[in-house]
Amino acid sequence: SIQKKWWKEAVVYQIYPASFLDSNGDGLGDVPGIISKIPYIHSLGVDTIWLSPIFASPQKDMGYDIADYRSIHAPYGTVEDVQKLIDQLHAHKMRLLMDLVVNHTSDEHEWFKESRSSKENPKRDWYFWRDPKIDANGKRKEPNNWKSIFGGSAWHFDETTGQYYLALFLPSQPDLNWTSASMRQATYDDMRFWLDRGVDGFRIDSMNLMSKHPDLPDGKVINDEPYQSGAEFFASGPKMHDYIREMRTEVFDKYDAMTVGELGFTKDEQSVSEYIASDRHELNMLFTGDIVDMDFGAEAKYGRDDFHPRKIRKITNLWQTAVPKFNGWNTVYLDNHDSGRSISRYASDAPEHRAASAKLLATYLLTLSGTPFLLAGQEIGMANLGKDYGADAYIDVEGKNYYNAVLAARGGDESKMGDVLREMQLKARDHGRLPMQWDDTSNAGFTTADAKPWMTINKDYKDWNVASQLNDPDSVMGYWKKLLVLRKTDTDVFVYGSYTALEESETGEMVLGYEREFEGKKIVVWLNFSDVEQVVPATKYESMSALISNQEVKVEGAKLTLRPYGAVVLQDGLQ
Ligand code: TEU
Repeated sequence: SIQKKWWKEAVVYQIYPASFLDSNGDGLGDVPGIISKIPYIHSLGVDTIWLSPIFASPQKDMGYDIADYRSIHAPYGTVEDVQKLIDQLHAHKMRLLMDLVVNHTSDEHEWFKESRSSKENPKRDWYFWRDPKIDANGKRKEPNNWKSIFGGSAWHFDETTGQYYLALFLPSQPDLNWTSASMRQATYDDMRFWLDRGVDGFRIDSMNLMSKHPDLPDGKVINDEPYQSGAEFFASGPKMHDYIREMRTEVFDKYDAMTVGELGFTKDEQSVSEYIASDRHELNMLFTGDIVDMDFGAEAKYGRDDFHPRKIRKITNLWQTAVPKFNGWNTVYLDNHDSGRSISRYASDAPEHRAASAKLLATYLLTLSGTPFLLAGQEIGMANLGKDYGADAYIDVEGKNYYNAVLAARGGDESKMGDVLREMQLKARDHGRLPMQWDDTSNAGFTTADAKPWMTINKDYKDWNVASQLNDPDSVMGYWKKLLVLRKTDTDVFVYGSYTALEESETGEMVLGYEREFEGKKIVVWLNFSDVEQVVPATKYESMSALISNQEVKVEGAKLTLRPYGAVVLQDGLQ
């Protein structure tokens, strides 16, 4: 039987601090803005906030490049503001997760400044420094062929000491060397700094990149490009689990802290189980990237691969079935700040389907086993920027780097960039970072009317905003609230119930269906991931009644008709 834990019953609301609410008219969201909205967030029925990084940072990667983990990026506020946030959340019986970015730091972090200053510096080995290789022409060359996740080589030459340092993301995000015990201890001190102030846990960024193969070997060559992924040598390396166990005993266990690890590049069941199987005592749960990558190309994010409901069926069935087998726990999520909004990619943001789609995805998130994470704005059906926005609407470094690389390869001809723009319109990280749409006043109530928001505000805000849905039980927000009440009321079946997939032969290829059950209480869920009506057999469920749905529910002749993007939940034994 499953052990009950607070973090299994939690529902987490991710806030991207720059984009939530600007309290002082500088066009950038801030901590006081978040504090002022605690009653709103609480009223939704979620109980935990995950805050993307708010620490001192030159903001080359929107705060995922931290210069000092113990102070706050001044435009966001102060440590005192964060203390107030923590205290007020706790007063509402809510919790706070912070982003722990310790695979790398900013190059402006004191540690890196010291490390780069000389080969003899005690912090030299806190980062990866290697001598150049020499190519056939006697020219300096990178120590290996690894490609940065944001493009180009992952190695950068530093004149001061004539060596290269490793940076898997931006050149200004040097990778920390976790083999250094003193570096690890300093990092644990930083974690305790926040846990001592009452933070309830961490989302651990790029977690499985912390252990690399000790020899840093060349990545497998799969094309004629100068740099190759190399992920097989920098993801889930040999010491990964030692580091996690050390973090647990040194830090997390002392605070009952919740941990959710971001796991890139590692997707197979066996490796995943090693992080979250309960008998290993490592992490509480993970983000495996597969659910946000369903329309990524095989080799590149912006390659084309259409979403098909079969993909969500496969991934959902895989983890819903695998995780209980090793007695673990996991997250359920569809959105974060690193991609386009799921409504625009996996369902539909067309006006006639948008509300139904938002409710369909909410039903998915809140009826599965695992801790649900939603991204602020999801509760009102916020969507991607539309097709009429040009390349200049996108300002995030990942998408821009990609766009500019392709543009250069195409001779700088903007008229040849249609295909790339189309992919960016679906997947660019900017969409997950759009300013929150609070009301229909200018700047969507995100900042003052005369301020210049730090990034594009989606012009659909006049129709899609918090104010217009707040008191409407039939709105997307109203639906989220109802579902959240159900999940909190019938925790046993919603959170701890078993999962049984309905086969594709029972539902058709466009519909995802499953049952959840706990000691005679049962729900059955059908989700139509298509824009046409679907009919599913319901003979087995004739005695059950509707619990929640985004459409009218009628079981006729033992058949159930699902509207386009229809979601139906039937119940038995829930009162
Ligand atoms: O992302 C880790 C990661 O692997 C990214 O490459 C992600 O897959 C990509 O952004 C998808 O487009 C984390 C953070 O979530 C991201 O915002 C940071 O930029 C990155 O780490 C570096 O800290």
